Amino acid sequence: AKEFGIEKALKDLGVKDINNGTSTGSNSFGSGDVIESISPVNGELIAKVTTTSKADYEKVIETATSAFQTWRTMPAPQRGEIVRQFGNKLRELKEPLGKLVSYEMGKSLQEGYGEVQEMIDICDFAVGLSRQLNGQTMPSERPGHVMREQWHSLGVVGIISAFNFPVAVWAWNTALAWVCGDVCIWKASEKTPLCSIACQNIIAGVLKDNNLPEGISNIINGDYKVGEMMTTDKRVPLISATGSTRMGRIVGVTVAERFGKSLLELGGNNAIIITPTADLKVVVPGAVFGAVGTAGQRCTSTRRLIIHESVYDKVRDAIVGAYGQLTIGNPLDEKNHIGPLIDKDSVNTYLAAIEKAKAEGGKVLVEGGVVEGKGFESGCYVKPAIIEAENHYEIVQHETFAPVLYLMKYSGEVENAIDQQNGVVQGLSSAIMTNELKEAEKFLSFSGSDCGIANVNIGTSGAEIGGAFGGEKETGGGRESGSDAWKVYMRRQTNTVNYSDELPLAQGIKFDL
Ligand code: UN1
Repeated sequence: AKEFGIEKALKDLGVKDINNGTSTGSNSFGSGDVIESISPVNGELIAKVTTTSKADYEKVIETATSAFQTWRTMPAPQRGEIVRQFGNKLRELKEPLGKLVSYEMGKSLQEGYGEVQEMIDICDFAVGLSRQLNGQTMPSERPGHVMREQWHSLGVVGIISAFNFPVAVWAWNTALAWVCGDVCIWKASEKTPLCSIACQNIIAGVLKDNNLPEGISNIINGDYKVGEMMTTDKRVPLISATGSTRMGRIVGVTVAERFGKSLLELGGNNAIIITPTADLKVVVPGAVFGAVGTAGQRCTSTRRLIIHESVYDKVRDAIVGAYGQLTIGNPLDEKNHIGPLIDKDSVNTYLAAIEKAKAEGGKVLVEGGVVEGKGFESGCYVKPAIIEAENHYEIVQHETFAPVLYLMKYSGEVENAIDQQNGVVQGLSSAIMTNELKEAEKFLSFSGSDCGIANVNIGTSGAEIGGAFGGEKETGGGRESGSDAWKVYMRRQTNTVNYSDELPLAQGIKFDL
């Protein structure tokens, strides 16, 4: 860690205690089992973090519930001011936090910084939003009556996030939830606990400087059993969960059973349709970044290219050629394009996917495999693979969280490509590369892409925070981040007020006494 400047980064981030995975603000503790944070960059053990026991969790939820009573009475723009200060701290700490993300998770340094930038951006968005949590008024059908709706804070929001965006996804949720008047408990991925400790440390400082109570921001750590404490807990009215479809199916059912709300942002199986008029200057970087960026570990990563048969050979050769330029290695070294996968389990899943694709009839165009030798001792570095495949293959239908890209053909009209693109169980992100207006509009129409995100002439990954983020079908249906995603963090109340001296009933009903 020293050679990569991680010790210094942790110092700059002011993290004194890297071993406590539970915190209610500045108060850190944790008496559960220990989880190890291991960097996939070099296999080094960075920290041993105590997880959250049931007793610890009780302390957290009580502190959070009590903080909510104070926090919700603060005017929303004042809550926005706290988020503004948090965003400013992130500006100051972008470098060390981005570096920690890169080291603990393994994404490139540029992407680590990019993640912190997403946090800063969502803070700005939330600050503006803190003056715009507007309800509507609507005309009443009755004389002397008014109708309106108000948005009230919800309570304790539980956030479950994945290893691949160890800080930004938390920020999308928490920055909005805070301005909405909620307090948050964050269960980070057990693969990246240190990132959660660092973030909690930053917000704890801001809350302390403003004399705000413990419990507005909380972290808990550990495996799914720790998450279960929240998902089964009636005191947590909303669970926002980002991660695998497998996890989301369990969380969604558990939360629904107690009539809680859930916001699910789950797996994708994202495709780019490449039409005959597609511009290769845009296609190649869009597809390659989409497929190998973050080593294929984004929920928005490009998994499939659906290429018109008339340009198939040209596009295939250009993409295969670009893969030849890619460098794999330490993600903290900015000349490398591709860092490691998160761990060896993930490497095994990747290897098994390639074998399965071959067994189903796939033709390997760019050979995958584990990279060995000096600098690759962690065993987590893999070569990005390209496989010619068909959409119906079982493995193609499945989201493999690794850099495996499937190429397939379509013939005839764009509708045939759209059918293939929609022909999977997931519905997160999608894109079309075309210079034909009609094709683009068809793709975006009601009978076009069935995904939550549909792009024209850009790839499937790298969404801005300003739009609502999420998708349909097995992606879970939730929306995080921009647009009006904030509404899920609040409860809606419809008010009807009578300022007349009569009591007319709605629907013209007569009830004479
Ligand atoms: C995720 O992988 O869970 O659009 C989120 C993107 C990023 C977010 C990905 N802004 O690729």
